[in-house]
Order: sequence, then C-alpha cells, then structure tokens
Amino acid sequence: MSADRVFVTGASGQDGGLLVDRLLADGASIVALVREEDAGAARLADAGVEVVVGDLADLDGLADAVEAASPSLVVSLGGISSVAESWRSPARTGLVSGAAVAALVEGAWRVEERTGTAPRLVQASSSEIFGDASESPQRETTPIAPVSPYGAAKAYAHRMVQLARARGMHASNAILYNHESPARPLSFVTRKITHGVARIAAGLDDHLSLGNLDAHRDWGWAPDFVDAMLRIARADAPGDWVVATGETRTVRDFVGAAFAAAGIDDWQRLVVVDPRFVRPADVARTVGDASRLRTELGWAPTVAFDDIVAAMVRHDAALVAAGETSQP
Ligand code: GDR
Repeated sequence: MSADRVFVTGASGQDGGLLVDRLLADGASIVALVREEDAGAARLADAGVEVVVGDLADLDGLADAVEAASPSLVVSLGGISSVAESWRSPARTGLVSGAAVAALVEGAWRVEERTGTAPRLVQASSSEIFGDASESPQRETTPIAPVSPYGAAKAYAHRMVQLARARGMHASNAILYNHESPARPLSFVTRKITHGVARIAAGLDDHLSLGNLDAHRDWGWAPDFVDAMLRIARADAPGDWVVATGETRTVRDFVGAAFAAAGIDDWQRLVVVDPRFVRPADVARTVGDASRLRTELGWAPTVAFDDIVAAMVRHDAALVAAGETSQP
C-alpha cells in the first residue's frame, strides 16, 4: 500500500515527530490536526506538513477534518498521553483519548461513503488497557481491564477500532508499551530521570523526587515503535498487535542505569520518594509478547535498555551543558 495521504493527530508529540519524518522521507503528503496554541505547528508547516487547526475535543469538527482531508491513512496518536494527568482530568481524557477515536472512525466512514474506499486507520493503543493483567507476558488476547482513566479511555478507543474493522475497514490497534527517546516530555518518568540525573551530575540539583520506584515497565525505543506502527498500517490484513520488547525493569533499575551512564555509582541518597508523584492506582508490572508482530510483520526491537537510557542521559547532559535546563 502506498500511504500517500496521511491524516495524523498528535503530530507534535514524540511519536508524531518521528512518524512525520518517516512519512516525509517516504514521499507521503501529511495533514496534521493541531491545536491553535500548539508550539509545534510552525515546525510541522516548515517541514511541508499541511496543518489543520482543530481540537480533539471538538468531535464533529474532527470527523469533518478527516472527511475534508480524504486521506488514505489515518494515524491516531493524539490525546492525553499521561496516565498521571488522566487522574486529574478523567472526563477530558475520556473525550480526547477515547471518543475522539470514534470521531476519526466516523470521518473515515464518511470518506468511504463519498469515495467508495475507507482510509486505513492505526490507533496508538496502550498496554494500560490491560491494567494489572491476569497473564504475563500480555498478548493481543489478554483480557481488557484498565485501572486508570487513561486506560479506560484507551480501552474504549481500542474496541471502537475493532468495531470499525468488523465493518470492513483496515483498522488496527498497535498495543504500545512504554517507548522512550530524548524527545519524551519531562512529565514521563524516564525523561524526568535522565534530565534530573544530568542536572545532578552538573551540580545544579542535589536530589531527584520520584513516586513509585517498584513499578515494572517494558521500556522500548520510540523510533522502533513508530516503525511498528508503519508496518501495521501497511500490513496486508488489519489486526491488533502488541508492540513491546518482552523485557521488564523497575523504575529503580532505570534510575540506577541513568546514574551509571552519568558516572555516579552511589545514587541511593540522591533519590527522594515524594507522595505527590504516587498515583491513586498504578499498574504494577507490564511486559508484552510481541511474537505476532515479529512473525507476521518482521519487527524486532533494535536498541537495548541500557543504550536507550545512555542515549537519553547523553542528550540531557548536552542540554544542561548548553544552559538549557527546562523542557526543550
Ligand atoms: P506510564 O508512563 O504511566 O507507564 O504510561 P510514566 O513514564 O508516566 O510512568 C511509568 C511508571 O513510573 C512511575 N513513576 C513516575 N511516573 C512519572 N510520570 N513521574 C514520576 O515522578 C514517577 N515516579 C514513579 C509511575 O507510577 C509508573 O509506574 C506511558 C505513557 O506513555 C502512556 O501514554 C502509554 O500508553 C503507556 O506508557 C504504555
């Protein structure tokens, strides 16, 4: 399939930036829905992306935007992506991370009515839909039982994509586990750690405040995950695919690896647990089985855990050395 015209939500996020770069390199034309106040809009426009101003909370406007763009592929990356934030804004999370995906499907159906062909759709689904999963590692068939407002919104979107598929659309869920890069915002634990460690190493801070250090997460490399989404978009048949490394580590392991990458061994005294960062409920352990993606679509992770951490620490050390101490 040539994904020649792609409608993207969340284009100014970590995955969006990586996806846009890949698609532009492939010669695709891209329509990105961005909020008026989105600081990333100018960069997208400069890169040759057609920017449409809109809001995921405006469901009718969103379906209209898909219909007007008449794309061959819709990639749904937008919404509230922070699980912590979803506890503070559960209703808005339901709207922009859940119902907005139904609006994308509605827009796609309208394109189908008009042209006879529905666009393909890839939804950035999440391991959070499984909650404290009854099986480990989790697979595409693991029961859906979210334990956060974010997970509940994503579970609705996941199901909506399956319903679109049942109605004949090439609509797929990429069930994404945590995936990181230097472009990860500071609100997520990995980047908070690597940025904080870089500041401590430079003598700018004397400690790092975190929440639950015992949570296990399956952490991968964001460019690999964007590659997985493109493979899924281009697959002969639609479906649901777990995108994960199959390895799980604790937040404490991540902290240790980050300090090690900065040359600091005795780090325990530099980390403080602050109840403000502990969530009302937190998934204890995620680990995904990406066998289906490996065998059917030839995907494999390319960057090991320690190398992900080291790349992020290196990036943040350079930022700190350049005097850039806040969110880039
Ligand atoms: P997560 O990512 O909730 O797994 O969702 P996050 O990096 O926010 O948290 C990972 C784990 O770290 C613990 N933690 C902290 N988290 C944050 N943000 N800040 C802290 O100070 C802190 N201290 C400990 C958390 O409790 C949690 O256990 C990510 C997002 O990218 C979602 O969009 C995506 O769907 C899932 O991964 C798969």
